[in-house]
Amino acid sequence: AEDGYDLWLRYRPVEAARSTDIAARTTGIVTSGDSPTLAIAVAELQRGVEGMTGRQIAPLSALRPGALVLATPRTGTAMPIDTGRLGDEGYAIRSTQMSGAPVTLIAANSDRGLLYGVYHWLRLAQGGAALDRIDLRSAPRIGLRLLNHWDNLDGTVERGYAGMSIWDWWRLPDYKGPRYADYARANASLGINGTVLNNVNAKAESLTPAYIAKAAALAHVFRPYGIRVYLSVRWTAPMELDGLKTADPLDPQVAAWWKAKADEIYRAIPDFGGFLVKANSEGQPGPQDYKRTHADGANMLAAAVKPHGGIVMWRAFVYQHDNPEDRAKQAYSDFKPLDGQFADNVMVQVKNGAIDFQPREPFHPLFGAMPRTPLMMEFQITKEYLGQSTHLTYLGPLFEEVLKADTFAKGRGSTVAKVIDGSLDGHRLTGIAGVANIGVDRDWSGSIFNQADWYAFGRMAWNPDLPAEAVAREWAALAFSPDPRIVDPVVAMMMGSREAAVDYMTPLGLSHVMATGHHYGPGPWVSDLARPEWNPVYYHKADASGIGFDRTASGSDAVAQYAPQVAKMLANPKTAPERDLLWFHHLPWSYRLKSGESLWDGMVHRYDRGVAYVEDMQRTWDSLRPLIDPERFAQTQAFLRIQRREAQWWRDASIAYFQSVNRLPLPAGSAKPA
Ligand code: GCW
Repeated sequence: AEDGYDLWLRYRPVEAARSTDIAARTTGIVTSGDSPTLAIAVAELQRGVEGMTGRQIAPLSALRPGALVLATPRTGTAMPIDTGRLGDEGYAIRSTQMSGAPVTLIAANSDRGLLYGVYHWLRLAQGGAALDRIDLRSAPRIGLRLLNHWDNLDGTVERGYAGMSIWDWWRLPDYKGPRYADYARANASLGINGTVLNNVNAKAESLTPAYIAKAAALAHVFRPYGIRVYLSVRWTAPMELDGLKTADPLDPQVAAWWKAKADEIYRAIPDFGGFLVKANSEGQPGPQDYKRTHADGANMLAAAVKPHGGIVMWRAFVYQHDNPEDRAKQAYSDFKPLDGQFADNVMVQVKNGAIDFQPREPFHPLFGAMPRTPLMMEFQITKEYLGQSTHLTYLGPLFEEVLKADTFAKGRGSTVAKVIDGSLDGHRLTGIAGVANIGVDRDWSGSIFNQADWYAFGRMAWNPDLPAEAVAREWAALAFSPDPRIVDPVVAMMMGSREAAVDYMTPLGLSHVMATGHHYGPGPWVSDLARPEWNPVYYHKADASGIGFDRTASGSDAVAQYAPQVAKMLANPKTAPERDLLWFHHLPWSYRLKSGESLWDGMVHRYDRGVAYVEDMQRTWDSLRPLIDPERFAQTQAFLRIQRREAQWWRDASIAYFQSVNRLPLPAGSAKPA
């Protein structure tokens, strides 16, 4: 059955001509060496080719025409490929001649590189590409490409919409179910090379010997796939686990506790990646509780893992309930002054925007503002604010928009991608994290289309310049079929889908108008929560005269946190991108948009447009019925129906609320509420 378990690694039978073509390029596999990683690469090729062609391919001891050759310089094979600049993880694939025989050579400097190359070749084979004249090289632009699981030790997943956690803590470490290897395969196929197992809202228990053993068991499964494990830690663990009187990072006993803990972890997991920390944010304890800085805290932990080659990822997602400063400014205010103070194995992990994974946010002002600190990107793959498991809202365009954004930190072209790939400021330690959308659902991600977000994160982490559309095309070809009658309409649906969610949820730069707590559905009217910065009215500031958050000099002046060119452009509503208008400006309802219509009419128009887009997706999907397997067709059809209803809910509720404030009529031609 097509229940989605196989993700993009389906290897379904291909048509006869294609099968012959693949068979001609896979008369056998030539390798040397016998590492577990290499064994996985070979097994994956065998599985893929058998699935697509029905033929079993055997390892060969000598070259033969049509062979697939996997080689590293270390194996001594004379290779017509220079692996010099491929690094540890890169690979090259070439249709070439070796000893007079036409072969396909996959070359790399390590078996991990070969594994990635094998997955690339399988992607080409499944995606319908020509296999007789391949000539490509690929190496990751970002060093650490990690998933962050917000998985709790009790099996629930914070902001998870795909069922319970796939980590079966209860039966670990003794029982390692088959799903772990499937998880590792899927990630390795994208080049994801690390995973933080537990929620950033961490429990101290994750550092007890019992849990370290469980993490070690997972690390053992993941290791040959090139995936390291990391743990989120709770700042007060030394107090909670061992009764220390303080968690002050400058207290020698505290530092000694963490050092001993790190030593203990590395004894169990020699290639342990390091720690992820959420401190002094949303009620989590942290160094500021002891009047120390984030740098004091990060550096103390960094010293503990440093002898083992570990790193610390310190999150910049901080805001305090007793801080009257605009929430969008607080992370920059806290962290910018610390630039240059972090140890060399610390990275600061920054969300893509300054508030919280909204359908659209301008890029976070910290990107480009901390040149002496390696900044890691944190994207959210799980769609907390974008329709959770049911709405079809492909995140590729969101990732692309942020990565391409120009910080102007060192003049034009200082994109966010260049900040995080280290090229702008010359950092060698580089990283990107995605908050996973994975759970025990049969399809892993809560819907077939949500798998595309996991896929896109992995592909764009490897190469942050990959266009979201190209990634969508790849995914659609793998998930369904390379048939253009499927790929073209599916990609068209996907590419506009996130903008449609922006339209029906938060048009023109609105943000954080979701219902309280679960963040599902509209709640722009909410104004009575104890913490002011949790109330939607804090963000939209709508009243009879206008709407929007003034972040210019006359308001919170958050614009001043950006480079001067950017700040100047954002400070003027005429030059700020219209898509971010109400993020930066409070404007009268009658303000003229570029289209000539009033702000209010333009808002209503966008709500309507978002709903209409979902209707278009429904029509497109319905037309694909003859081409898609019944199970996945039905799921998507049902989910689109939910999305249509809820887009209308968003539109109607938002318009009704804002009308209660501004008393304005609907523009002519706007749809009537359902
Ligand atoms: O997005 C918000 C979520 C919280 C989350 C927090 C964070 C893990 O609503 O559930 O907590 O951000 O990123 O720390």
